[in-house]
Parts: sequence; C-alpha cells; structure tokens
Amino acid sequence: MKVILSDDHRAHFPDGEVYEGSLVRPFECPERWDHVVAALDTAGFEDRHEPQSVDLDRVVRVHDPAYVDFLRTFWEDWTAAGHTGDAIPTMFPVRGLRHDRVPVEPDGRLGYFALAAETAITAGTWRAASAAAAIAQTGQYLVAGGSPVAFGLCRPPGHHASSDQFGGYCFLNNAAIAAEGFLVDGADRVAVLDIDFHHGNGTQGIFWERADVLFTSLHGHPADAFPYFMGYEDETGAGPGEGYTANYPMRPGTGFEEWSTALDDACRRILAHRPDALVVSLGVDTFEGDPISFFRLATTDYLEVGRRIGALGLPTLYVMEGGYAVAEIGTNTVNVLSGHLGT
Ligand code: Q9C
Ligand code: ZN
Repeated sequence: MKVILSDDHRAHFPDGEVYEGSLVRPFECPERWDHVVAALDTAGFEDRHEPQSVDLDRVVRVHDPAYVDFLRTFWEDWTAAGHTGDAIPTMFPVRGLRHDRVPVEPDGRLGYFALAAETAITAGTWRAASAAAAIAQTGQYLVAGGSPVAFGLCRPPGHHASSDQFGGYCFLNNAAIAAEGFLVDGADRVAVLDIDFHHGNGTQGIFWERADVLFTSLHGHPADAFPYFMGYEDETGAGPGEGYTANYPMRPGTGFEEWSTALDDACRRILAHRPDALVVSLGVDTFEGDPISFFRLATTDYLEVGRRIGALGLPTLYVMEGGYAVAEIGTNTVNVLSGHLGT
C-alpha cells in the first residue's frame, strides 16, 4: 500500500485549545503523526511517498477562493495588527446576524471564516494545512493512476472544514479535495465513507446538492456530540443531491456490533452507487479509549473494519482524520489498513 506523508504537519500546533472552560494542550497534536508512522514501520508499510506541491486550482473547486486566500494570508494580517498569540475566533455570524459581508478587521474576518472556537490559526497553519491537502491530492493521483489503495497521512485533518469555514481542528477538506480530484481525472461517480467519530459536516455540505458524490457518515449523534448542529438521519441531500447523503448517528456507548451494522448498511449504499473510487475519512476516535469521544471500538475491531471496506473491491484512498488516544492511534489506524489488504 502506498503511503503519502510529509513532515510539514509539524508547522501547525497551537499553544492551546478551548476545552470545557480551560485552555488545554490541543488534542490534535503532532505526536499523533509520530505514532502512526511508528505503527506503519512496525507493520512494514514501506512504500512511502512525499506529496507533490498542492494544486490550488483543484482546491478551489471545493473551497471558496476567498476562504483559501484567508487561510494563506491571515497570519500576516493578524501579526501586522500587533497580536502575538495564536488566532482564536470568538465572534461568529450566527442566527440573526449577516453573513453577506466579510469584515476587514482581523478578529472579524477570523470569526467570519470560522465555525468553532477550539481551533486556532498559527504561523505555520497554512504550511501544514496545504501540505495535508497535497497529501490527499497525491494519494488521489496514485489511485487514479492504478494503485488499488493508498493512505494519505493528513494532519491537520479535514472533514469539518466547509467550503468557507475552518474548525473542529480542520482547515482544508482533504477528503473532499480528493473526491473532487477523482472526478476531474475522469471518474463518473465517487463515494465518501466517513468513519471518524465526528460527523463530517464539511464534506456533507460540499457535496450536499450533488449526485456524483455519495457521502456516508457514521458518527456520534449530534444531540450528544460535536459538531452538534449537523449529522441527523433526516439529512439526505438536496436538489440533484437528494438521496446522495446518508447519516448514521449513534448514541453514547455504541460498540462494534451496532456500529458495524451501520457500516454494512453504508457499504451497501456505496456499492449501489457504483463508484469508480472510494475516499475513506479514516478517524480512529471511535476507539474505546479516546479521550473526547464515546464509542467503544476495540483495537482488534479495526482489522475487521478494514476487511469490510476492502471487501468492497473499490479503488480506495484513505485519508487520516481524527483519533486522540495518542498511544493507540498508530495501531488502530494501521489495523484498518492491514485489514483492507487482508493481512
Ligand atoms: N465537548 C476531528 O476529529 N471538540 N475533529 C469537541 C466537545 C472538537 C474533532 C468538544 C472536536 C473536533 C477531526
Ligand atoms: Zn473526529
């Protein structure tokens, strides 16, 4: 299996995350990457590739160009305004407020392009986020070019990033960029399977009105879990995209038996879509030991997850999303990949 990775992820690591009333060390931390690489080493995944440079012409097919510009240039504006700390958004265009005007002042601009306050922008955020997008793109090129399966070790993750908002630790939607890339390179239909613990609101929104990309997501019920305001079962797409979104929200304490029943249903829908390629948003925050999530998957369950996805027989690109039980993230992630290969 081809693995695409880059050290550039280290450029993004905010000093703190707003969490339950405190500023804590971010759960989404660089050691996550180190543990995945160590587990890849142990399991003998040696076919490593550096990403090509990011193709922004393709990125702006799924993101608002003004948003991409904001991500690329914001740190300069923030520091020019005299701010020395990380950029944490505090005010948003919520219910009743206008979102048809973009403020000029950096704090206002920041809130306009944000969906949550736990995620800060730092000096190296653009470097890391654009490298993660490049990793997804390179993985997509490899799979489109005939590799049956590849794994993009993206950090920061992407599935919460919408066409014009960052948050939930995400800036550029790596999975959506890859899915769109497959279509550009000749696919007629693509499926996204999002098995991160959290609902992939960003990916869902990007493909909401489209029939060429099927979006399926298994996640903590929005009544109980971030991102709280999206991910219900009755969200099925709109316009030409009606019926091309499928959500499987599950309650606290859900274990592998119930979760895998949802997985099987999602897999049935994916096969019915007859996709030319599959993009898997691979988060392992479904693990029983995850510090911020509430599903109960065990380390060995991830082998079976990979087997079931591999059994679809589709050209598949895995992109890394969440997973915050740092010591176990590597084994859990690599178990999915090994299961896929049937090893
Ligand atoms: N009390 C990903 O896994 N914090 N993002 C939620 C709830 C944000 C997760 C706190 C979690 C974002 C990619
Ligand atoms: Zn997650």
